[in-house]
Amino acid sequence: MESYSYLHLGEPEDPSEYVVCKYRVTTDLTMEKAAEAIAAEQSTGTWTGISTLDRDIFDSLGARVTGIEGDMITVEYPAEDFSIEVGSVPQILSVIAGNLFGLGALKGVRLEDVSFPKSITSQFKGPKFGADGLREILGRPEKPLVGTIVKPKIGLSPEKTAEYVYEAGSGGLTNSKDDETLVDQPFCPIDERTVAVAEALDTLEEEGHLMVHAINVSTRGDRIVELAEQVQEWGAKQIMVDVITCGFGAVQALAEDPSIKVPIHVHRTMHGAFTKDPLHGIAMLPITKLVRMCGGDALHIGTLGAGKMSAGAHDGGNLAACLGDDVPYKTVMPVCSGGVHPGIVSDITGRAGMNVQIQAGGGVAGHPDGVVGGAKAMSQAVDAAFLGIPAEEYAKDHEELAKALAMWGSK
Ligand code: RUB
Repeated sequence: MESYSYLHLGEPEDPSEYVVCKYRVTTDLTMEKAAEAIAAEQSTGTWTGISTLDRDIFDSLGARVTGIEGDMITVEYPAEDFSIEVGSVPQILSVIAGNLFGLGALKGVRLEDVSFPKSITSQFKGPKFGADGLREILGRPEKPLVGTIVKPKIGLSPEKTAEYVYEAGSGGLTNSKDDETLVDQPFCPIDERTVAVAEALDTLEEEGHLMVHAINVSTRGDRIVELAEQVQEWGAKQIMVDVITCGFGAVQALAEDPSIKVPIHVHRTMHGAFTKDPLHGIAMLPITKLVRMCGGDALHIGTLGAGKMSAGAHDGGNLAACLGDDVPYKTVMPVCSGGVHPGIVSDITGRAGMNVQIQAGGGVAGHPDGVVGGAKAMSQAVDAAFLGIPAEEYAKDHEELAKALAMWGSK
């Protein structure tokens, strides 16, 4: 039986014809053997030679290992290995992030990055609104968007949720949203919540303040577009979807359905199951790239180390993947969230810049002056960061910010 080598070390990468993946590998094998095992399993091979593989199939569809540097390998998959069906993330993921994770010969393998040739990016439409579209809706061209997550995560009635949103807007916040575990529970039915929140937002608008609230429509795949259509009819101006639990196809279905006319806020709950281990799993970067391809308008990228959730060494790349101009799509609004309070706002803008949405749940609802006070303190912290004034300085004549800094400190 003819044997085939997947090693093409030294040959140049070809991002115009191949999907190029970077994997971090931990193994007792040589890196060459480990890399070949991945390339074979994910394209034309398996654990043994097979009589049904011929030279034509191998030459046109076999993956190529083009780089090994330390524990990082580069594997290129020919564009022909992927569906010609319009933009299929499930099939893409089964190639670049499928069986390889279970290979017994590898102690760990982590997909760190991926880039796609034009034949694949052209199958996707990207965001309908994106970062600029969100800014336009809110009439806020330059300052960071500043928002809240209604807290507690679960428990408030529709009326109490609307009251929270109204108070947050009165304090100057531009965004609010449902938390990831709230969808349609008996204590807060989604129809009643959407209507009550829409009324609160209308009142704010009449008072001269523009604000949007993302209603969480995360549900089973065959119902999500219908639920999004319903919440739009009930008055939602933004929807939220949990991309990992619902799937990339859910984001894509919402973004590409012509009946959905509002921006999509993408939460990433559960991502830590595969992003947290530095030696195994999938980094946030490929997830961010796929969310942008599928049409998310805003995406959680973490606080780059400032807040309550763990941050990876490469999280800065997620920001670039949201905002970069190397793909043919609108930009995605990066959302910095998780343990945010006014005292770390300037730390966040220092790491992420001004084209971000900064949002705080506990950092608003935990303020000693309640939600209005918390919202004012967050707005003041963002104003200070935007103006380049240290928060402590700005707090001298901004009472709510002073109280927040006294309570939570500052970085
Ligand atoms: C925010 C919160 C969000 C996290 C998710 O609440 O819990 O769900 O932002 O994490 P709080 P990430 O402001 O009280 O911490 O944004 O990293 O995906």
